[in-house]
Amino acid sequence: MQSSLLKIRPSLALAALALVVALPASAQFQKPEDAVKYRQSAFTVMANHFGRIGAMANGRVPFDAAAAQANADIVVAMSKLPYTAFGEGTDKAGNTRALPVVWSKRADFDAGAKKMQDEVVKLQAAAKAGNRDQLKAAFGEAGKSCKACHDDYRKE
Ligand code: ASC
Repeated sequence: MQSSLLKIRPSLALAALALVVALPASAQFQKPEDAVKYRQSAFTVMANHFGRIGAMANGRVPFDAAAAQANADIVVAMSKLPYTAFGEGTDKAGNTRALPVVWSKRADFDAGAKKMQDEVVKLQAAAKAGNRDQLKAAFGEAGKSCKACHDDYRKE
């Protein structure tokens, strides 16, 4: 179907491609609610896999180095996603719990995001090292970096 479109209407296909490629990062969501859903989804997946590491770190489930690594890889990947979705006009969209201070103190918010991203990279390194005590310590630090933003930038 794509190839037949290219054959019949190459100019249309190119125009559509140009439109997609030309969209700035802030406009990659059709509606503000879509941006809210996107960032919440990334946080949800991140929290799920972070929690699986926590269960191992805290001895609720047996330590499994390969699983810890796989989960940490997902946490690191997810940690990069939410922040392009905090664009202008997404402060009151959907069912967001983000507080206005996200936008009024954006540099601080971004610094908190960077801190969390750095901590989960350390968590990933600890998971690779395959040592539960190290994982537990890194999990604690990463958790603090999550909580810091929740305390200041999230409702409730
Ligand atoms: C989690 C999770 C968070 C953080 C935070 C740490 O497991 O879902 O949002 O840890 O609660 O305090």
